Amino acid sequence: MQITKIFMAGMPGSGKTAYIGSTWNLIAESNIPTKLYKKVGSMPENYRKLEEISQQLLLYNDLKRTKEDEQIELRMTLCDKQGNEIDLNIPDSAGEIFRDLVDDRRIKKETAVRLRESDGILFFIYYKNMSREVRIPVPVCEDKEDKKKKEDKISGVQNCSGNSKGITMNKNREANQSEVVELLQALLELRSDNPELVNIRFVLSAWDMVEKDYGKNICPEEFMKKKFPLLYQFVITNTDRIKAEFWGISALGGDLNDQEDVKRLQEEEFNAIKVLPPGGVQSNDLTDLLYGIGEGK
Ligand SMILES: Nc1nc2c(ncn2[C@@H]2O[C@H](COP(=O)(O)OP(=O)(O)OP(=O)(O)O)[C@@H](O)[C@H]2O)c(=O)[nH]1
Ligand SMILES: [Mg+2]
Repeated sequence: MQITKIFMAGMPGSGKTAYIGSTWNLIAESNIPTKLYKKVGSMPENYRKLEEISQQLLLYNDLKRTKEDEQIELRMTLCDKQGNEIDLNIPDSAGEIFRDLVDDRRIKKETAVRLRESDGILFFIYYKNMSREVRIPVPVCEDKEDKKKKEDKISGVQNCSGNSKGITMNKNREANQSEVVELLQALLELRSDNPELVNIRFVLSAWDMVEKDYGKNICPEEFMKKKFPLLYQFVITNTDRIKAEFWGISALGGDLNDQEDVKRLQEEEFNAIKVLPPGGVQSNDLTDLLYGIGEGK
């Protein structure tokens, strides 16, 4: 039996849990044809947690952030049309784990081992939760009190809890492009003992939002190039280390905080899901993202 181990990475709020929950619902609840099926009689490990997320999504409630000590794992045996069995092990780690890796070069040993042993990486990016790089403003101070306020702002005192305009964005959901490149570099570094190319599928999540903002004609690679030029440059200049693919995925099909979208989702159900493979045909099959990722290993 072939065992495919997939590592999920992505900064906080990049769409990892939405993908896991929605994939489980698709496999377990829908009549949509998928490339991978649930093997009869096999249930995922950590079923209760997965079911909790899946229920939230079926009720169109937005997801809570995954906690640092919480590991949601989609570990189950799936099979393809030819009857090949694939033992899938996709851990959904909290985005904070990856922020710690970038900020402090800190990672749990077991997470590093999972990364090293994986056959492929799904690297999630949600552009709405990526902030713009900002220059640190030079304050022009009028009086002492003002000066103190501006100094606090620069040191991040006012912004730690997280709003969008600040310079320090530690515990909110936003990450900037340099931090994401840094994360990618750190992951490659952790795998540097392995001379093989690393299969990375860049998942541009919430593709429904991309289409709302940028139109339906843009393809995932073009979007990445336009929106995240630094990250894209890093990827294409490291083809000796990375085998990259760019995917557009709308695991939820719409914005759970937008009443009109929720109404549409209730009508369209699983048909609202969008999967845009690189150069391929759009489908609703979220398992397509997992299919063939470890090929050649
Ligand atoms: N519109 C839309 N929003 C999405 C989609 N997928 C995820 N989101 C939203 O993106 C936000 C983050 O999604 P999560 O799946 O919780 O992200 P995460 O990477 O698990 O975040 P952490 O647990 O904090 O690491 C949530 O508010 C989701 O509703 C999608 O397909 N479409
Ligand atoms: Mg999560």
